[in-house]
Amino acid sequence: ILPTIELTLVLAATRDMGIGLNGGLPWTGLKKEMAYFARVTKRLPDKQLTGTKALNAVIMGRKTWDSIPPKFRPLKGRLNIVISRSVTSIPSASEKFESDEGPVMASSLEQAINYLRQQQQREHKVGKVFVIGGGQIYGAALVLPKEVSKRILLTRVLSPEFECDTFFPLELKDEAAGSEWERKSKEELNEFVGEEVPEGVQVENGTEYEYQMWERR
Ligand code: FOL
Repeated sequence: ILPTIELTLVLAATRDMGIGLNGGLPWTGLKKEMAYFARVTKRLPDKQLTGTKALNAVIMGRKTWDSIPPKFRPLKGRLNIVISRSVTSIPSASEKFESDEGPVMASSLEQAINYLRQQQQREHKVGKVFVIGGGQIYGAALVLPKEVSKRILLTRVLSPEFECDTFFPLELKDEAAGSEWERKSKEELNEFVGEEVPEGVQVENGTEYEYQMWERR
């Protein structure tokens, strides 16, 4: 029986869950927030992986890949998996991984997960697995069983209001009765990301935002 791959969705979104505009992010200049994204997606889990050539994985859609500045991609220190419907085969499990960052192409989120499962069965250690967008890929992740799509690391952009043309396809509301998603405590966020995350409203270049973690009940 194969170990389940747990996905963590990572995103920054406005109050209306806006995540993108014109193929990029709706805002510029959130440097500390982007540094948080980079640290959190790179940092390996504590258990077992030390001393091995392990990497976390970042799964993204082709449009998100295109939106990353060429000098930053593949995102360094992470296995990059890019989903595109025009990809017809995935690399066989025997192809070299060598703690290299990819990108590895896959034609669906399911294929990307299958690839990571094959890597785990071999000696290649895969740490945490993050889904980093965009809207279509988040949507595909959110319809997977809750044992797979477990957690959302949300940076909630509070103000100002930014124009957006792409949205995260789920509302996350603090008080929603019977909602299957619940906001976790600061301690639980710190534990998962492996660092002390600043609490409360952060301000960067006049933009206010807050670091949050949500999990499925
Ligand atoms: N999640 C969060 N919290 N913030 C984001 O900005 C974000 N962005 C995406 C997905 N999840 C997110 C998708 N867009 C880079 C650029 C765009 C992007 C994701 C990553 C990027 O260039 N990242 C570099 C950091 C470069 C730098 O230090 O400025 C990396 O190494 O991660």
